[in-house]
Amino acid sequence: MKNDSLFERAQRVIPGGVNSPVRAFRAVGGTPRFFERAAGAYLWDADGRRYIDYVGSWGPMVLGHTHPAVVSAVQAAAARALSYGAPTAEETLLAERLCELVPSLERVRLVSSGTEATMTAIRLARGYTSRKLIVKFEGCYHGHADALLVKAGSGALTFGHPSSAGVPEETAAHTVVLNYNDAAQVRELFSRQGKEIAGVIVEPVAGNMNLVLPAAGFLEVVREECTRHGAVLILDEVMTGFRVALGGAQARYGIRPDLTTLGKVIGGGLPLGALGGRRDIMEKLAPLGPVYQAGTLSGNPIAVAAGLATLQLVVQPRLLERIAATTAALVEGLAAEAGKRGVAFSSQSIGSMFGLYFRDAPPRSFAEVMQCDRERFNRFFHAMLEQGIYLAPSAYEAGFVSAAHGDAEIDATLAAARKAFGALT
Ligand code: KE4
Repeated sequence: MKNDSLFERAQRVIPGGVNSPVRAFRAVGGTPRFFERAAGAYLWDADGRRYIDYVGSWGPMVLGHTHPAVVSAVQAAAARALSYGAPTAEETLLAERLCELVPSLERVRLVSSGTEATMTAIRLARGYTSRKLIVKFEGCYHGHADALLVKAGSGALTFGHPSSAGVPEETAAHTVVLNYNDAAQVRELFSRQGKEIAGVIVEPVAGNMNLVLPAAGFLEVVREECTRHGAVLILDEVMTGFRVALGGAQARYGIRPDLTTLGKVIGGGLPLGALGGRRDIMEKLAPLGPVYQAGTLSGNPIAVAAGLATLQLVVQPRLLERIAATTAALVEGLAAEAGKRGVAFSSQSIGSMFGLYFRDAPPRSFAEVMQCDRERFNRFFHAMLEQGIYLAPSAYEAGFVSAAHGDAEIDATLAAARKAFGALT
């Protein structure tokens, strides 16, 4: 297979043959697919095989691949300039749009990735409060900044290095890791060290230890304790933004953070992230304040064009609700197929994100995620891949549906699942 020779060659020059670890299939085994083309809900690999895509570039492709309006916006922008390294009117338009759609955003700074957004949010929380301690939750992944690679999720979890090598213990010492959904533990930590805590960063819906929903009251307790102790609440909506609801998970759960980080969808597939929030905090950022942050390609005109075109379409009435209904049909159908075969399986969705679990019920914590049968997931993954269904190559990732997925794609996926579950029993 051409994928094999491409992977062989890639590994001679790129560590693991990939530019982001989770793509390497090391968790599920086998050869990663090298893709050559994408359109709508579909991908084509180097061997010309077609797949229904449930990764969507890990979230950005909410409209489906190569949406004509986004492609033409990118082409038009590229014909004018590839990069200026200077302000453009379009960056202001995008910032205004984000503030409109996510009311907690009073000021926004555009960056080039989710990692840059969360790294800056952490620095800002520390600069604003003059405190050191950052709180995160086990299994949550916020990109690969040192302070956040402590008991992280996604690839860090997948490959068994949730706390990355290379992060000095002095750095890690300023990151406290709690259990996601454990409100009592949050209260206990704040009662002891509240005045030392610069900020709490949390995925309002966890999508990097597979999908785990916030327990009732969990986010409210985090919000309350941050307010009481003057700590900055950062909602990391890089994945949930414009997936869980138009205004993000914060709109759905009614939590007003002090800072929000965004990425993925807002760039429409191009490198773009953002952080935003309270004016008094954001104005600590250079050039106004003492917290430095910068980027050669921040607000890149082509990425901004893709983001503006994407958001223009995402706000269409009922679009996100329609994708959410498709996603619900998918997970309900999968659970039904597994039930017919007596396979210990569960699934759930929120907006256009979904989780599949080889466990009797959806996990409500990191510990319960660890009880899922990884080996069965890996066999299911390959049985689906062989039938042209591309799921996330890790038991610790959420899946994504786009506006381009319709009944035909769901029916084909359920037909493939019928066989895949059959092969497990
Ligand atoms: P990036 O630096 O990869 O753009 O964003 C980091 C990030 C921050 N916050 C959340 C909630 C995220 O999910 C991510 C990135 N998500 C992973 C998928 N689990 C990206 C895929 C990858 O690492 O290749």
